Amino acid sequence: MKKLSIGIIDLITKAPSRTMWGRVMSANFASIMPQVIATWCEEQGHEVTLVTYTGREDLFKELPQKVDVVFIGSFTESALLAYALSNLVRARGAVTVIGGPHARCYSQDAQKYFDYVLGFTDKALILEVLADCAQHRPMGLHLSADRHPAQLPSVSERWKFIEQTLRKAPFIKIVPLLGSLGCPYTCDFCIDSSVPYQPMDTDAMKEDLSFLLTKFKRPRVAWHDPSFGVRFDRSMDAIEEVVPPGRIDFIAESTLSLLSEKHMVRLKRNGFKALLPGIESWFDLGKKSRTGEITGMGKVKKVAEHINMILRYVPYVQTNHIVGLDSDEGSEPFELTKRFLDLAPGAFPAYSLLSAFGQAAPLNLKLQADNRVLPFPFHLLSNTQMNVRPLHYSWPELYDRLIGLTRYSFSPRMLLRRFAANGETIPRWLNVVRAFSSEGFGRAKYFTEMRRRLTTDKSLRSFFEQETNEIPPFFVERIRTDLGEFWDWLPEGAINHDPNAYLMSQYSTRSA
Ligand code: B12
Ligand code: SF4
Repeated sequence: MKKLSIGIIDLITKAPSRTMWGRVMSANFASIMPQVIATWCEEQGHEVTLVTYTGREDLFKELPQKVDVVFIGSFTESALLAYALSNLVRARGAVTVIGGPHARCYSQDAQKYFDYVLGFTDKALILEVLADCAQHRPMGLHLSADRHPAQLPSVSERWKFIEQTLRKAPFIKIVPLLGSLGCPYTCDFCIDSSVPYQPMDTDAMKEDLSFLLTKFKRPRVAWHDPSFGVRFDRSMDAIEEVVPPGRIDFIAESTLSLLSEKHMVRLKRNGFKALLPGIESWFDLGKKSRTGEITGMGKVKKVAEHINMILRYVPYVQTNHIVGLDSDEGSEPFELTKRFLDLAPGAFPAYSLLSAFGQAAPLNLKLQADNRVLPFPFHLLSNTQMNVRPLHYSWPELYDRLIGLTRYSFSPRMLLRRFAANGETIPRWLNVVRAFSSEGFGRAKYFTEMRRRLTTDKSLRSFFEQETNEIPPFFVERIRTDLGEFWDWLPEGAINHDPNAYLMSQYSTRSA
């Protein structure tokens, strides 16, 4: 096979950016798959350039001028940048491939701008793409493996790519690992609700951890598993076999149901420093938080007690909450979250507005059938923009309550209580920095601006009320400013998409 020049771009951020937070932390949010694909391609003898885009790099310069294939890993919020880049490198003669969360969620839309759109991706699929390596236009090929790969190249095999990424993180350097893929739980709003749980090989895990101990004095590892610790003893046994107590600091996203006190003792002993459990809702998903049928204030008290127990064992806890679920109504869910913060002041609350990312989750089919999904441009679609018409709130009411909750969460009183409740220096200051960043005050400011516009900006209000699909000029301007020079490469029509494409694809599959 001809030796190819291959570019791989990991879009960690959605536009050029020079924030201090980004400078210090962005590279730590790199994805695993672009490094994996880079390794697979190099193994085949191809020439590979991996660019981890943190917003500071000059993408026009970093990719070789003559490149045969460009793979882009993208979230939905960075999809417009991905589309612009695809357009740019296609103009230079390259074939383009998109993978990652956006490709899984909005494959139909991505096919308009890429030659290949990949779902689940394993080595065989990458080799298939490289063997074909042809233009597929105007509609790209949508290809997917049957499932996630059973194994990935080891950390030592991908070290070259990990190292070049971590060089961009000046102080804190975090290596991403995977102990499992998929999830055994079935939360119907989640991308993993229908992906079978698949633990990775523990020998490979041990090899990776041992290797990292040779590279750093005290490595920091973030588990990218959707829900870490489902096979708890198996994972802990593997860590204990190769990592002397406290030699590696771990961060993991997990569910409350897995974080019993017995498990916390072991997690502490093994160096777990930050946990991100999902609480999601006070009225739903009791199984996940181990609160069963208990809802409302009963659940708040039980979860707060549980979080306080966890905080006795790990210094940093972020609790994940979803705002705008159909089970929520009136002021109660918001007031309950405030009571929760009063009872568990040490936790950092992260709020995600209910977002239906295309075909990510089974719930999205129902939302699309009910005509409740709005065509917000992808650039605005992270978890801070709800693209689902709320069932029990008007938009102004939802924003009013959200602003109240955000202000409460980052009020001087709450910041002081959180500071006092955290025992260690790094967690204390991390919480302060996060409160002052786009996550705390930044969000309160954004939500306040949106609320003001809901009253004063007719085009924006009509869009929210689904009276028109025309993107409000306020949003268009924001995207143009954010994308900067990439705006000129954005293909025509790319800021619009069909919010019901998933539903439509079901009809066409059935009638085919
Ligand atoms: C770990 C994780 C993170 C980590 C690491 C992110 C990263 N860069 O990978 C952190 C905490 C940093 C993070 C942050 C965010 N996240 Co996140 N995250 C996850 C989580 C839990 C697991 C993702 C994962 O690594 N899975 C393991 C990999 C191997 O599987 P996979 O992603 O499905 O990838 C497969 C294919 O897509 C493909 N593939 C993946 N990448 C690539 C790249 C190429 C080039 C190719 C060809 C193929 C390919 O191969 C894989 C194997 O089959 C998912 C939820 C979930 N359960 O999937 C959310 C998820 C991906 N995150 C989500 C979001 C919204 C965010 C944020 C925007 C949230 C926010 N507001 O801040 C930020 C964005 C950060 C960024 N731009 O990097 C959404 C994405 C939805 C979407 N369509 O965009 C998800 C799906 C959760 C959700 N809300 O439903 N996240
Ligand atoms: S929300 Fe968490 S627990 Fe529920 S299916 Fe998704 S990954 Fe699993």
